[in-house]
Amino acid sequence: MDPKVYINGKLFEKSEARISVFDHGLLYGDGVFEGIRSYSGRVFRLTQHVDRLYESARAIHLEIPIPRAAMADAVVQTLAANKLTDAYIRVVVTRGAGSLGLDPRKTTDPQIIIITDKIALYPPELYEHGLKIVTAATTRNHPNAVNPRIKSLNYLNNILAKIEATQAGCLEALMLNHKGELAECTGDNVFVVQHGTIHTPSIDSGILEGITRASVIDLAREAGYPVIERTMDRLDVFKADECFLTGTAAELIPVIECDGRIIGDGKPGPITRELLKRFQALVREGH
Ligand code: PXG
Repeated sequence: MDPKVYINGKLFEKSEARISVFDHGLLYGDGVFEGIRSYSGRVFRLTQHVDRLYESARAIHLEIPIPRAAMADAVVQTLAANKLTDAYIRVVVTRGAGSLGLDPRKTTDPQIIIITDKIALYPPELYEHGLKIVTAATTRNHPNAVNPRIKSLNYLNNILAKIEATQAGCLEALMLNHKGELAECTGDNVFVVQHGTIHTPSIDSGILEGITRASVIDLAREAGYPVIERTMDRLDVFKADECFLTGTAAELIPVIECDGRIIGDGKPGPITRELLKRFQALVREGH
């Protein structure tokens, strides 16, 4: 069966799904998106993802032409039409087609696109043995430019950092903010564990407020671990007992080396492993 793609209220065969080459999403990266997952047919944290999408849109003066509840329904219906239960869901809202100029007033009709697919996972060995990462020379967006809290279609900054990761033989790269402080990875938030306390860069470090990040903070506190959101730097990673990343695609993945420094004893740590277990239980129980 050819996958079905949702565009503006209708489902199209993948091969028939298209939008205009004049769309400002394509011409300027003018739009917003979300990456969401479903487990056993249940969409994880759908309301939070829809809320973040609408907040990103508001921040760029983009009015999404359907209510939030209709967007949530559209996600569920697209998933059902594709008969997918464990899936990756990409929601994209573009500014729509316009003239060849920046002015968004010259665009019409924002395009709402929902693509569902099988989830591409990191290989299971990485959850067992952990990931090596490097720090990218590319700085995370300055909050006064496109604020990293906005999940906009402008991901070039993170793509450049991702290329640096690939060139170093890694799957993820750590990004620093304009002050040289720890921000996040190209598509994941970062955490460290030291002396039984969990630390993660605060939102004002210039990061996306990850939905997995928020879930893991809640889980960690429920499990009795103190969690501190604060300003951090690379040394906090180098001297950590444990390090891990969180994101919709990765869930929670251990990091065992950063910039050639072995973290802890070079194996995924006990708190990381416990939180991964708790997170996997949470997503499979679907709260
Ligand atoms: N930071 C950035 C910059 C992200 O893009 C996260 C953190 C984690 O946020 P969530 O809400 O997912 O916990 C993201 C999310 C992909 C992909 O296809 C990327 C993300 C999510 C899903 C898929 O690479 N990034």
